[in-house]
Amino acid sequence: MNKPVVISIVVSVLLVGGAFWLAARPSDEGEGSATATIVGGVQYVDISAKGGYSPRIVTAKVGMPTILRVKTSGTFDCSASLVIPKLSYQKFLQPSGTEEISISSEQAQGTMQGLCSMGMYNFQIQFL
Ligand SMILES: [Cu+2]
Repeated sequence: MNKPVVISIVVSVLLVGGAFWLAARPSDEGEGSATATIVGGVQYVDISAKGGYSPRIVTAKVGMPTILRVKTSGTFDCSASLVIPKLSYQKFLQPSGTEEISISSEQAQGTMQGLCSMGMYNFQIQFL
């Protein structure tokens, strides 16, 4: 094999590998999915906010009073600027701490999305 052929093989391997890496990335972010924790008739959904939200998808019980706990820990990126459209909630969270957001049993329906104010990062609570 001559040199240009070797180079073009190396370049195409890198491109294909890079494409797979990019395609695989979203599932590598955060912990993926989780389930709400139920304690004494209330369910808790824990999300950590730092450079995005983790886990990205939390499944919870439909129609159950829910407390969403969003934990920040040295969060200075825009994931601290939290918006939950269905709750008309918008707040700039403390860089470190836990924000508790109540979701009533009536609001605990369908899919609830949380976003950073610019919409770059998001998470979902799926009430099933
Ligand atoms: Cu953002």
